[in-house]
Amino acid sequence: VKNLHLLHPDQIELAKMLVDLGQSHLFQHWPEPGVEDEQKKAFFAQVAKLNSNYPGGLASYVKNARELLADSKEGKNPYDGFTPSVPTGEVLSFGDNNFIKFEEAGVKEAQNAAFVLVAGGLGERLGYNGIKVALPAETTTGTCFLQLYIESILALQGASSRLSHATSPKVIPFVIMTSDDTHARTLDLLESNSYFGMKPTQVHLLKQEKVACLEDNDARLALDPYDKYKIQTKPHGHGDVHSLLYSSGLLNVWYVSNSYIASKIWNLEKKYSCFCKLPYSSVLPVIIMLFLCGMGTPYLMMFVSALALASLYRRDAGLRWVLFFQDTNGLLFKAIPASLGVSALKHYHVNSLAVQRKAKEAIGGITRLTHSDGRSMVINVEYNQLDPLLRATGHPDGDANCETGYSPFPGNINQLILELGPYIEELTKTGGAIKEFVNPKYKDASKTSFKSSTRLECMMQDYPKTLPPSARVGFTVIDTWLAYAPVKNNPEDAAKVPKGNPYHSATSGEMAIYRANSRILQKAGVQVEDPVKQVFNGQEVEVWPRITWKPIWGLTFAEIKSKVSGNCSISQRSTLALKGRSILLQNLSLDGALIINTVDGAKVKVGGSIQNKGWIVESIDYKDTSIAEELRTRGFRMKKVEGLEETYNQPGEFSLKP
Ligand code: UGB
Repeated sequence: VKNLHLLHPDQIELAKMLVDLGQSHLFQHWPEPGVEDEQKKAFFAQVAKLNSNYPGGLASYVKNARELLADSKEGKNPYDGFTPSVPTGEVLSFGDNNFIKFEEAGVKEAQNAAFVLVAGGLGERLGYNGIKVALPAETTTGTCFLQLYIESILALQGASSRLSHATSPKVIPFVIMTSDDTHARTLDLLESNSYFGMKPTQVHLLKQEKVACLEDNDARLALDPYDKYKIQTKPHGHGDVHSLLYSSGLLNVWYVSNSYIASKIWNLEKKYSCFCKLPYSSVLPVIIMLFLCGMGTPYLMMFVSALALASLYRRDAGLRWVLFFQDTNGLLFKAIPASLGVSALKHYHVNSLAVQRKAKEAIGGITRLTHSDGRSMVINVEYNQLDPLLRATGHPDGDANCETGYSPFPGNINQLILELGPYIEELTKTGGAIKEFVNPKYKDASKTSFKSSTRLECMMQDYPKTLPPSARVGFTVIDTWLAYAPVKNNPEDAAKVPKGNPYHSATSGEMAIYRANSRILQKAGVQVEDPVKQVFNGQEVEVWPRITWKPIWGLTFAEIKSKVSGNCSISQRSTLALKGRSILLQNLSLDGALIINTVDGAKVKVGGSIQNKGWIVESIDYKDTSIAEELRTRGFRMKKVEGLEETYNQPGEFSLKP
């Protein structure tokens, strides 16, 4: 009270609110006015920020926290009354006709999509000092995750507009959610690399704020142990992305003002999808043909023409999809065209990407939950909750592998595709608030005090929890080798992963890229020699030829296949990096290192036998601090003994033959 005169009227209101919320311990220790007054004002500036950043303010935060902490103390299961079962979804197999069909549909739709990367996490498990998106996805070319993502989006943008013959290609917006831990370094990475070729106006950074920590079951806010004028804060989780997107106003900009008409047309197209599969240019001949066949009643003609015109109109309308993805999965974009195609052709409002999952693997399981009151939803159940839920509902073995050697519950890789219209509709109701949870670490079984402060958290994949039963929530299972190789674990923890379970380390993440590229080329008809097994940083991995390509070289299987012909072969000790759009492999026999750089407009045919000493994957000690951290975390580096590198920086047709 003695210090009140230091505060603005709105800060006095905040002080009163804190007292009403039982939070007076936050300033009980304050000294007389005149001592540390600036710190006192700064304290209220922080309170104001915490209050405005949470939907409903600190009052709601404390209320929600008290409820969730009481439930946690009681041991209440959030899934009480729900019975889990294995849901059904689209299961894709790389390279078959179905997969190719979905990929084609996905590329067409990509120009109607926006991409959102959640990159606010520090990656404590990885223990890397920098931001994770700056880590090289692979060290053959040194391309970092952020560059890979941006180049993939740009390649999709180009392919999609070429397919639709658009005169003015649409620009795919790219949003990055950052936090205080990652914002400055993400911006710096973008600026110092000219946004990796993307227009700066195409990229939007949204910074998430941390939330107040809680020191006890009564949701008393915790003071920072190092600063008594500061409330301790911790990350709120990737679920913040929904409220941030909503409050940014970007969603409505993407959806454009003519959204009502556009969405009506979209619904019509869905209903009469057989007509709308026709290329626009063929609509006129179809009308003439129908007329000549005697079916051309004026009504039918009017109907088909209206659909065609409507489709043309909608092509220029706003966006239709928002794709969310995480920070360190170098394989991700190999799965995006097909899964976006599934969303479009199956009309999913929510589509979660999934892979086969080993029981107890640290990724959530996609589960159908059916409540005794009849409610039902398809949702991610986090790995630490799936096992107890199964045990409590008549599955004594809990989360166990079935006869396939995998858990019957597909593994959530946290890539979500949401249809924009229904998404905006939902966020208008919820403001983007996502169901939260709390995970206190109790000192003992009495559950009365915590080992360290806790906070409320939320996850982006919990978005469907508030959706009405009519929402179309589906999932797409993609081959793990093609779609999922995150970099999350440090070398020590990865080396302790039980045999047969994925390491999810920088070592396995990079090797997975070579494996995926090798297997894709094998499927395209190239003879790629089998891998050898090697141990790096205590992890046994398959070492395939180090094959990489820029996303612009090949985004879909059909595109990659069209660039490979004749009898091509690549030996295990080879390195191949294709950095350009039009590089055609024809009767190439590679045993060594080959790097090709081209500008757009240069078409290069590569063939014949190329042999050299190549690049060697050299083992390194991760404890050797004289080596860069980016390399140490993977336990190997590329020793460039000998290789052929060719650069074509003029448009034209070229042939590379030794
Ligand atoms: N992230 C943020 O942007 N802000 C935050 O506050 C926190 C994180 P983790 P975890 O890989 O497939 C998720 O820590 O615990 C970003 C899913 O919940 O890597 O491994 C962060 O930068 C789980 O269901 O998540 O679990 C990163 O990009 C499973 O799908 C992303 O959020 C698993 O990932 C994920 O953060 C997975």
